[in-house]
Amino acid sequence: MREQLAKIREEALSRLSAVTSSAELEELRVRYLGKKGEMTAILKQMGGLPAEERPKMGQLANEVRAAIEEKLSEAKRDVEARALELRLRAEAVDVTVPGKSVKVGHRHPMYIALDEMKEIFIGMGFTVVDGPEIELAELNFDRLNAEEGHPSRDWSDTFYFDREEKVMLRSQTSPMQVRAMDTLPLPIRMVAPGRVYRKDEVDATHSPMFHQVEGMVIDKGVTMADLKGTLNTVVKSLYGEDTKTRFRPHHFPFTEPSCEMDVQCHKCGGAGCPTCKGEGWIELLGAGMIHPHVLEMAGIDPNVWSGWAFGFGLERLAMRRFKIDDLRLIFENDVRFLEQF
Ligand code: 2U9
Repeated sequence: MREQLAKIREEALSRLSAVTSSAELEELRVRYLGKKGEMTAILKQMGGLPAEERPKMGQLANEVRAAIEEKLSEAKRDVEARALELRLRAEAVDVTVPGKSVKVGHRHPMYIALDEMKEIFIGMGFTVVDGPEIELAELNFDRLNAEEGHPSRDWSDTFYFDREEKVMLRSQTSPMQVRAMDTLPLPIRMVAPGRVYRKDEVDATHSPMFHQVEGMVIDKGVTMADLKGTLNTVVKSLYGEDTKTRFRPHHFPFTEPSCEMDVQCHKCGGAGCPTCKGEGWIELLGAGMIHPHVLEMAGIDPNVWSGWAFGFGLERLAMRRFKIDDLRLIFENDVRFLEQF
């Protein structure tokens, strides 16, 4: 039995020294120390020994068991340390690899122009409002003095959703002023920027979708002088204090009287050049005093209240501001183009 124990000890210790995985380790533990293992088998034979031999053999068997147990935990530590080492090596991060640069975008040039415009109007006490692009023809046309038969209502100019021509993609942001008159308390100072739709072929100056900024003031005693004063203030904050403007008579169904506002060409100072097409003046926007009938249709008494309104195309403003010569560039969103602003 002494030899058997010595052999078990030698064999177990040498095998445990060569262990590389925890599965192997478990296999050896079961083989030597398990219920059906070699050490248990030895202990079972103890009963057959002479009484004086038993304590010595018992002590020896305990020593062998203790040696195997110690070696087992040592091997377990080694296996775990090796596994950790391998994992750390596999998951190592090379902190010297350069990081990926994050590209920061910026506002589209048209929205730069719009934000500037909003700031100016907000500074003068105007409210910025937003509204539906799918609109009732009643609000887009009827309530703006463009009744049945008006040329702008023609199906060849307007995107209607139905045969009855009652629902459409708005062709102007003016229905927002109608909604404002119907819902906001007087007096009103508001601007309505947004998309509008007309059946135009795409070219360097036309698009079936473009943006307008319209605005309106309704109060007691408002006159054409307020219109001119306010719009001159806006234009001066956009183009500088020395900017000269002029107002020409025009016609819109929703305003009476109506006008267009020109700004003196900043390039030639009015002498005439390619920028202003030899005119000396550049057309900026349309405006006018709100037609008394338009006020009446909204239940506002034109004998008590009066107002003025204006409208301009946002793309045209941005194109002039950033010297962009083709409208299509505004919509194509080519990053090489947009990066320049
Ligand atoms: C209400 C009353 C009056 C809005 C106005 C214009 C003049 C105008 C166009 C110019 C070119 C826009 O980009 S464009 O197509 N607009 O000239 N718009 S006054 O007048 C209103 C609107 C609503 C209730």
